[in-house]
Amino acid sequence: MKNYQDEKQRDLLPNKSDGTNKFLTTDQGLRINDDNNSLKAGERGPSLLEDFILREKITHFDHERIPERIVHARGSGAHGFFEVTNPIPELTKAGFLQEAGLKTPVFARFSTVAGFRGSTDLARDVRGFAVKFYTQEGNYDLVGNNIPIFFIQDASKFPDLIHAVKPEPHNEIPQAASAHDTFWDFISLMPESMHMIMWAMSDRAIPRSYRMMEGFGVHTFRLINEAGESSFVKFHWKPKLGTHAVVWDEALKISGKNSDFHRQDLWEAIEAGNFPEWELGIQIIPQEDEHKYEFDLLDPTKLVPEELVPVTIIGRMVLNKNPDNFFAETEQIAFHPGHVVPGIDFTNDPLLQGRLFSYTDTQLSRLGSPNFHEIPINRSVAPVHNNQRDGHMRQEINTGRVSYHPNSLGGGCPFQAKITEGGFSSFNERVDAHKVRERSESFADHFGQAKLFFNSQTPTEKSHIVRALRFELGKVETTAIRMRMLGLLSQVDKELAEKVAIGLGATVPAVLECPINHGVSPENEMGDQEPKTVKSSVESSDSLSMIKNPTNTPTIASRKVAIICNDGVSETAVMNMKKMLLKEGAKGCIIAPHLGTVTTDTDGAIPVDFSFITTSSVLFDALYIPHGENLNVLAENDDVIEFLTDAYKHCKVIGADGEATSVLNAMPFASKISNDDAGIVLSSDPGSETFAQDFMTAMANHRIWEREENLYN
Ligand code: HDD
Repeated sequence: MKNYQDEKQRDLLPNKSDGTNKFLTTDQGLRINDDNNSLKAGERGPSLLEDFILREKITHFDHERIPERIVHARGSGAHGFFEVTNPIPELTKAGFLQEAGLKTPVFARFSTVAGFRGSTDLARDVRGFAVKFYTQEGNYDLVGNNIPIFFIQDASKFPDLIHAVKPEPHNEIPQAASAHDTFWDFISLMPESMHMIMWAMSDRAIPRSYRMMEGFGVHTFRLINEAGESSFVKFHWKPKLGTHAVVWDEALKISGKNSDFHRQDLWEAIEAGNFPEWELGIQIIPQEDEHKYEFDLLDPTKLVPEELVPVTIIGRMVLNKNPDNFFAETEQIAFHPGHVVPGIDFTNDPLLQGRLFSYTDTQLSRLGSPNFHEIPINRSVAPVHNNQRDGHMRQEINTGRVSYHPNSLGGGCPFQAKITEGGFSSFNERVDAHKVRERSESFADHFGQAKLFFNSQTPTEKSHIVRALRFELGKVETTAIRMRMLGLLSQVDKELAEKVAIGLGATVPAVLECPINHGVSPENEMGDQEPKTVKSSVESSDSLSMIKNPTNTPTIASRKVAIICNDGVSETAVMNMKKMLLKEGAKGCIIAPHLGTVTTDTDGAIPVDFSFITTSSVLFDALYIPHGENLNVLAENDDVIEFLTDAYKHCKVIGADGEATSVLNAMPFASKISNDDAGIVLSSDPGSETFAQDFMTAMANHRIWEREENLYN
């Protein structure tokens, strides 16, 4: 099979333009002589309608915006490749999964769900994780999220869910936030969302970076092999850098300091050559095991615990090229779970079935034409021949007189492909049933896996969930909604509900008050399908926790350290730390009271990256104060106090050597620092490599979560 070496293939596509050394022209190619003045009757006179150049320019400008995505409007993407490491021909005939080393170009787009296109990256929200594989058999889209399950079981509730979470319609407030009445009103009446709520209230919803998120295909899909045999499959992306989050207070502050935080992080990592990488894993469930588990594989509110079905790694994805143009690529890319290739097929998951309708429909409204597949970023590298014709903005010039099948005038072309020639044919599933609007009894467990998720969390993670719920429900104004939520939470975990209740100044209701039950038809209202709890056969799963997550191996690669300096700083200390960080793939940035340079103790000058006013502790992973002169000035500087206090509060590693420890001792939190705090790295041997090494070792574990016991207890 031919190897499509990443982006080169796609660079051959037409429509790339770069204006360097070219004349300015109109859209018709006419060279423009004056782009600064409109055509007027006299230099102080009225503008003339005749000015076709002005009219063309302004008309184009007036139409520059297209409707943003109704969900996942805010996002960021990159090009790269997918490489097979462990081919699976026994499971699927998909060409791009057949040979070790085979590379397929991809474009990945990460997103938040609820916010508008200009909203903050750090909202508490699910993250979209969508990958388009440009395979030789056509485009394959894996359109997933960073959470392996979903809020609802049936696509018919999706518009309701999104209406509830979006800004409230009367005043369009709040932006990119679930902490408001309509969202929790809906959730409090939808017990099936409780598993997802546990994830959304966990730190999964505030990732440190797109590069540090897992991704999931969510639904159970099918793999089909050459013999036409089907296996059920769940897709997993496992990040090379581990799965990490920020803390909520930090997220709120980042939103103010740099609302492009994730976007910029992805862009800068790729520009710096720190190419983000994920392994693609699959969980395979043989066809005959369809009914083996205590949950239904078709229910998108359930995951398959890795303890029951381990994840097998089959390949890796590397993102190695930023888009040339955000609008042309990231904004215009059109994903669709229905873009599949032979060897990959759907199940009857009712959420997936609804999605199969929605995505083409949304592209029609967003991109404005059924020809959206002709936009360069959406074009298949496999040749496209069919009898679809015309429509807005058609690019293809179809030659000949035949646009129908069957035909004889065109020699019968284009002709259908036999299955052996790569023709797609759907899995031959037998369906023999009554037409009903009902939900399967096997979907009725709404709490079993919510409990599994909660029980799998470390005490730190549990306390983050409690605090998130106190925040979210604390913003809800309607008491009855809060009370219904406390009732539902008590079904997941009594202690969780009680802790949240303390924050709300309420008590957990004794009776579950949740009148809506979607499993029944109207004739049978409040019938036999009460939401129930099926005990999970797995009690706790490390892969569900971010802190215990098996994807995490200690590393500081691509992390950022703030080096707080003032004139008189030790040059050796700064340069040593910067050098050591660089060796491990991390970056030290000089932060000082002013831009320009700081003079060093040896009369050298070190360029300053940021002044206190242009940055903030929340934009860094760790903080270092080198020794030097003028430390007392730093200790009294309000900006430094804020920098250090935030770093301490957000459980970051703080290093100080020599007399620089005096700055730490002057901080308001100094009395709280525990002797066992592994994140306070001090040295009496200023600027030594051992000190830098100790600092980096502490940093490699992301955060010092134990510190929170000091902070919040
Ligand atoms: Fe969706 C976009 C993921 C349920 C309807 N969805 C969209 C994107 C992602 C997902 C990652 C952004 C793609 C991009 O970057 O352009 N959606 C999911 C997942 C779901 C899910 C993982 C549940 C498992 N979605 C879902 C349902 C429906 C939709 C049930 C409708 C019935 N989703 C859409 C959409 C979007 C979309 C309205 C908006 C923009 C777009 O499609 O291209 O059609």
